[in-house]
Amino acid sequence: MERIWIAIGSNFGKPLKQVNTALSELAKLPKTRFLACSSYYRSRPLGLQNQPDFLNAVAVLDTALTPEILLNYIQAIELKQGRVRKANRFGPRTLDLDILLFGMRTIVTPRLTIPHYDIYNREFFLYPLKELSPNLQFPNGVMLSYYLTQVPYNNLTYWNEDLSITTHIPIR
Ligand code: A4P
Ligand code: MG
Repeated sequence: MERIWIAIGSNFGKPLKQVNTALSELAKLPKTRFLACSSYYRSRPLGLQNQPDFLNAVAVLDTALTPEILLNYIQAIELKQGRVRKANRFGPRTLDLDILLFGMRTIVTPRLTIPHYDIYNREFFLYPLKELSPNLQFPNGVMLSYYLTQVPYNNLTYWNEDLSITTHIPIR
């Protein structure tokens, strides 16, 4: 078994429902043990600004699947939940599942880049990771805590369905 971290993002078609459903699907993966999910976060859209905020979270699991087979499964979950791969990569999406880390492996193939190509720069990956694995060290040898000091906070808050309520997260 290897420990893996999967990022979950949604900003379209009832994000809370999308993410809850995705988690129950991840919990059913074969040869895999679901360990935990982070809090749900509300993040400002990266890329196209004229779109809703995202619900972002990270799940941690142990798996005996290979990276490619895991990717097949998570893409099937995305498709089942109505994901349409649009021309604009940074536009709204019902569900995006990205493999952030697969153990301490570094993988570069036509279908997979692991660690996720932008893991070091996105507050909505780093803060949930910190919640799950505060002492995490990346395959490049650098500590998660280092990147947390480098990346702007960018108004990340906890997700709340009621937009009039804002729950701030403790900074770093
Ligand atoms: N692929 C390569 N590496 C991986 C990996 N580690 N995990 C390939 C999963 N897939 C990986 O992905 C395109 C191809 O990437 C896949 O076929 C797979 O073989 P996709 O899910 O079809 O397309 P995408 O989601 O549009 O691309 P990607 O790279 O996930 O998009 P980004 O760059 O992550 O941007 N703003 C906020 N606040 N929160 C967000 O979650 N997400 C995006 C998506 C933009 N802005 C955002 C957020
Ligand atoms: Mg993706």
